[in-house]
Amino acid sequence: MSDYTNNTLIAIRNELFETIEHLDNKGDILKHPKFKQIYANIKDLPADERKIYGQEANALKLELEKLVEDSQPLKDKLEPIDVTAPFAPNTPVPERPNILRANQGSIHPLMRELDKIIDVYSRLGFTSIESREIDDDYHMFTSLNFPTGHPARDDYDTFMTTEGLIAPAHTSTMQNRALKMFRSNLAKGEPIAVVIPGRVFRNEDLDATHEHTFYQLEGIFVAENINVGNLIAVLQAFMNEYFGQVLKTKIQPFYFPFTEPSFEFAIERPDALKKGRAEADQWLELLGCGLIHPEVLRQADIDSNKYTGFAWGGGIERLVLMKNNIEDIRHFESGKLDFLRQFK
Ligand code: FA5
Repeated sequence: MSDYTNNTLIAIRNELFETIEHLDNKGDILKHPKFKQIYANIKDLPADERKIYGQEANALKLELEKLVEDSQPLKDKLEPIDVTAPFAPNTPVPERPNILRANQGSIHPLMRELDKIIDVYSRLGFTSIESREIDDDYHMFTSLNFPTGHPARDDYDTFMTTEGLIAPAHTSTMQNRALKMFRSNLAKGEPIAVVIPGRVFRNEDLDATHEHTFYQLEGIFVAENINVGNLIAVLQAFMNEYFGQVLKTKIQPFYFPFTEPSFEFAIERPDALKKGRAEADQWLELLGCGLIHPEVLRQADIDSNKYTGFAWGGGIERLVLMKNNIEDIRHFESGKLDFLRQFK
């Protein structure tokens, strides 16, 4: 390179270095008047100097670019983040892989039916709370008017831990808790209306309608001037709605220490489940019920002179058996996939 060329480049280079800190980005280097001058000079150079001049000019450009880059604050060097939606908001969301609908499982038919049962009662005005799977002597017996040593205790033969805790034999163990939980409704002129599903355990001889572990649904209604007619009306309304048809029902006297009077409520088996059964066996007991005994209300500090109520407790499995023409309760816990898949 001739001295002229070399000196020109060095002069421009020095000048550029002094002004470089005022440049905001690399692109400005090419727009700088001095740099434009460097490129403009090329055409005036002798042919043999152009190549080396061009290389020097490019090396200078890279050097200057690096300087500009290094003088930028860190935030300017970071890649910008795209905060816009990664897809057009109105395009359909792509379908997820089909793992959840694979043939691997489903909601158990009992739980599926329980949802429907709770839904019907909720439309009839009942709140629902959960039962529990371990309880004590007070809630299993004393709060329900079973005096100590009373023979009626033997009807509920269940399991007890060495600490005296009891696997509940019926969901009635929740009556005292539910009455206390909602008794403030009464002072406001509102009824206590609650249903309580739960799992119960009995020392039982198994057959087509008896399991050792099964589900019950307890129902409680308390207000002023309640009578047996109100009880039957609620049960009948539930049955018609749940079965989607008017079924033949039968109510007959029974004995429970915690209701007075007490009844058993049965429905006529559907035709498919009647076959080969004697006349007396055409009915299936679905639940026990009655007007709540005054002692049960007193145990929950509710004025039994002012308020009356009814309660019932029924087997969930038996309802589902009748609705779906299932001939044996033991299918539910059998784990037989052929049986369970029918309810998908
Ligand atoms: C009771 O358990 C009372 N607690 C019901 C009750 C509640 C009466 C509130 C009054 C007021 P029972 O033992 O009859 O009653 O059982 C009630 C229902 O549970 C039966 O009608 C039946 O549907 C179901 N059930 C009883 N034993 C079994 C069993 N081993 N397997 C399946 N379902 C059963």
